[in-house]
Amino acid sequence: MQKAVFKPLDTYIEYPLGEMKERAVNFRKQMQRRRTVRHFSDRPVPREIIEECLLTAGTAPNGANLQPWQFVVVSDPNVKRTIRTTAEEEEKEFYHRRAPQEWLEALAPLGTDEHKPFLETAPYLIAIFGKNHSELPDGRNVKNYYVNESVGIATGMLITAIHNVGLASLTHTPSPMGFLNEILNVPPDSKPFLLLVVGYPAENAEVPVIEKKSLDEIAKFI
Ligand code: IYR
Repeated sequence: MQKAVFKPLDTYIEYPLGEMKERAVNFRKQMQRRRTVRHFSDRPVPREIIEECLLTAGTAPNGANLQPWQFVVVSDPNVKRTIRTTAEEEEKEFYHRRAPQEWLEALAPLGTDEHKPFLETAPYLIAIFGKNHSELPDGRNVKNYYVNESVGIATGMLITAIHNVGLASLTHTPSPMGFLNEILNVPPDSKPFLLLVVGYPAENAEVPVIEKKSLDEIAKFI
């Protein structure tokens, strides 16, 4: 059994209360400008930027620090085309057969349909997988814990990092997503979590007019 080793918390920075308030407001305003975008430009994005954002995602808190995520970054046009074709087949089934009326009604304000041209236009598709097991450095195969929670937190941090550098993203969840394992050659122990579409927004990009809930609606202090 590996023993815990401790060191001083030397990365922590405390801000004076005034600065704390200013930072809270500024960051909230910056994040309120984030919109999920469905119209992407094909303008290239340097790979280095994506690498930095992935490293940010990799700092996420997670179960037993087993870091149960795997990101597959797709820029190859042939692979993007295959993903688009397959995702559109699944989505056609979803929109025309599988989706219950209630779900279609919930989606109506977003104006989505089975057509996913952005899967080919955007420079990057990041397929995010949750790994049920980890291979340790000593070769042992161990179970991962809180995989969905961990991967969800890392994905949120990735979306935040991408917004922070001035790029747009779209959380795309074709259902079912199992085809991503086959196309991307990822073993079945890893479950697809979502497909993040990343790039510059198209010049004429539009977003649906929707509202976020107020603080009172999402939180209570007791
Ligand atoms: N996966 C479909 C439907 C969809 C579902 C939810 I929940 C959304 O927030 C948006 C879309 C699609 O991508 O079109």
